[in-house]
Amino acid sequence: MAGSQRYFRYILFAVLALVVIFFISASSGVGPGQGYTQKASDLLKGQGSLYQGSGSNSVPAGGAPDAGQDSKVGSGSGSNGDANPTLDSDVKSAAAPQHTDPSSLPPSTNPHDTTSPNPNAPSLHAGQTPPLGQKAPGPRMNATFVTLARNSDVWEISRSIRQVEDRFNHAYNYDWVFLNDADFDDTFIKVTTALTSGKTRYGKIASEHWGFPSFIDQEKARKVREDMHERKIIYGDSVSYRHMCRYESGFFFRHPIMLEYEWYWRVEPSIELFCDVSYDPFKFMADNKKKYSFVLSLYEYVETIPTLWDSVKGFMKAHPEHIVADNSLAFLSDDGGESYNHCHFWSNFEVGNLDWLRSKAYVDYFDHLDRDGGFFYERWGDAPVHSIAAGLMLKKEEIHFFNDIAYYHVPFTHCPTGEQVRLDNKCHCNPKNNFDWNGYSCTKRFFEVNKLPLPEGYEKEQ
Ligand SMILES: Nc1nc2c(ncn2[C@@H]2O[C@H](COP(=O)(O)OP(=O)(O)O)[C@@H](O)[C@H]2O)c(=O)[nH]1
Ligand SMILES: *[C@@H]1O[C@H](CO)[C@@H](O)[C@H](O)[C@H]1NC(C)=O
Ligand SMILES: [Mg+2]
Repeated sequence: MAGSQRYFRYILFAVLALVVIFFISASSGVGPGQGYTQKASDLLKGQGSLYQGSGSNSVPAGGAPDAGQDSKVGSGSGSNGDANPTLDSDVKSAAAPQHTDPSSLPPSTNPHDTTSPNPNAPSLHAGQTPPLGQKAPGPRMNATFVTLARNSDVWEISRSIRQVEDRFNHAYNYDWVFLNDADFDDTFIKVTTALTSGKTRYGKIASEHWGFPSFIDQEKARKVREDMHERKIIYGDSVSYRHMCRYESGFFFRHPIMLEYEWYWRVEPSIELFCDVSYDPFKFMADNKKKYSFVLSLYEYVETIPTLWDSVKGFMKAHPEHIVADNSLAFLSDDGGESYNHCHFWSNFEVGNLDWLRSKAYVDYFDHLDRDGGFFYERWGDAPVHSIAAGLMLKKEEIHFFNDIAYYHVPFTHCPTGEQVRLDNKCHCNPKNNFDWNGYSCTKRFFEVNKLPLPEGYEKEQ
């Protein structure tokens, strides 16, 4: 009896010791220089719950999911596009599901007559999202959602689609374009078609848009990846991540399917939308002459873009005609353009104008950057590339900050500032998680550069 009790105590001690070791290693893993601490986002990941959204996939201390994903991406499909020389041939269209004709639905009751415990708020305005199953009145824009994804992303993109549909698109039924460097499989097509209320379209990326350009020195690029791997730079050793960043920087808007649209809304796997979007953001952009928009901004991890600004300066010199007078240079630089302050709009969310991206100005800009090789000799991200373009080649007032679109992509949350906005739009984000007024965000700078008054309630929510 006593023997087995002692035995039990040993086991208990062993388990406790393991737990203690686990916690020590988990917390030291995010110390500077030890883990994935290379960009502001990674620094903040280590700070645990403060910057977690409500997502079930919130990053635990140490950023383990990224590390795992990184190695998966790294060993991935970098140059497999060459296997299929047919360009974008494999464009599939799935039939749009049948929709109930709104006129066949029972007449909607006046919200003010209802005894429902959840009547529409007194501040109800005309743009309130119609109930599920009913379509928003008015015109539709020439617009689509666009998602770059792998087949393995199917369940994570499904979560994103479900939220975008529930919060907005069920009432608007915009198309959804899916792009991939490989063929989409039946599961991906079936599941995403079932979840979307608009037409879904599936495009394969041309091999010359997803691979090394001929002028890239493969050996030099390989050494860079080895070096970045040693330095534990996130995605530093990944070939496919670089192809992805280059594709999002220079090609997605030129895909044959995308040529059919004027506006896009980019959606990534595993994002969340916390509020109803009770009006059409595409129409808002068009009506207000906006070309590019964002919900989150932050400082880029310097190690991934050491010479990006040099390349940008080269472009400005070669193409002064593309630099717009009333631009947002002050958002990007603190010294009149001498150096980059690393501020960028986080491009995993974007609502933007495709014709602008297809303009000579933007394409000249992309070609110039591409020639300098930093997509492969460094690890330039599409976020700073898009942001710098918007900052220099759009007028200040053509860039829009959507305070009312509440958004999460690991590890940051944009929860709208201002209680009334959150109540009106039925938001379920915790305002404490809002990143906008955090020191690592560049959003306050955006307001300053544009001489915009800070949103109401800002002081209380810092
Ligand atoms: N088809 C394809 N899509 C990719 C690949 N790598 C990343 N993506 C997509 O590109 C976007 C950005 O990738 P993600 O892993 O979310 O990068 P992060 O947000 O920077 O951590 C997502 O929409 C991914 O689904 C790839 O190798 N092939
Ligand atoms: C939508 O926009 C594209 C790109 O600007 C254009 O080619 C196309 O004709 C437009 N379609 C409609 C229906 O207006
Ligand atoms: Mg992502």
